Amino acid sequence: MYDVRQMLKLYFIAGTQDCPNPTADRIQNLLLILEQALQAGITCFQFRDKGKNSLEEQPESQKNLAIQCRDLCRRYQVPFIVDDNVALAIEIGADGVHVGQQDMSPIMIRQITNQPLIIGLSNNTLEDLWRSEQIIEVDYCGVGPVFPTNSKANHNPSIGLDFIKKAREAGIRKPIVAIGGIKEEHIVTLKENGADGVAVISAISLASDVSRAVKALQ
Ligand code: TZP
Ligand code: MG
Repeated sequence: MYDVRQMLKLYFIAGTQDCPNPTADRIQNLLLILEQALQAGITCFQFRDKGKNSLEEQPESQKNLAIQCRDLCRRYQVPFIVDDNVALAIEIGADGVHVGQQDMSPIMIRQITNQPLIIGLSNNTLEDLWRSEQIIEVDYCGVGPVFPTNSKANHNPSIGLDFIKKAREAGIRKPIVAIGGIKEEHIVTLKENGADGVAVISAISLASDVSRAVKALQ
């Protein structure tokens, strides 16, 4: 349905925890930011609602919000991916699911559902990437964090701008989306180094002008 390399070009990730707002509530703020980002041309959205200030402890509200995000993405024909929560992704008919090395394995995900989910897997080392390269169930590799970031608690060591170049030189062929602390000025280098696209949270969710931020990142 969706072309994976194409959808990785400008991949927006967010949950309520990423969308503080002194006046509107976080849920409405996330929906507003998402709609502005969709209008401005993001190529993928990942619902990643977790940790402090998220709806993690209110699964019904979280599911309702995920459904609203899914519907917004559908309206703009942009793939809707769910982070971690494979059961939620299946239940609400997401286009894909993104998992970490410690989450349900891509092989297991394919075993438990017939839905044609796009499966993304996070990678932090060349060893991770070599393993991902051999797993046919993995449709794309998240690679990062490129830089340290406040958007993810307890993240892995940062890998720097040149890591993806080394991975490509070493023979990694799968679609790659770079993630972690990425700003407008890093994008050309990351793409030259072999990334198919970039995934960002704060560069969009905390932008004073979402539309302008998305256009600059393009
Ligand atoms: N995984 C690795 S870094 C990261 C995730 C989810 C957070 C990226 O957020 P930001 O604000 O774009 O640095
Ligand atoms: Mg995870």
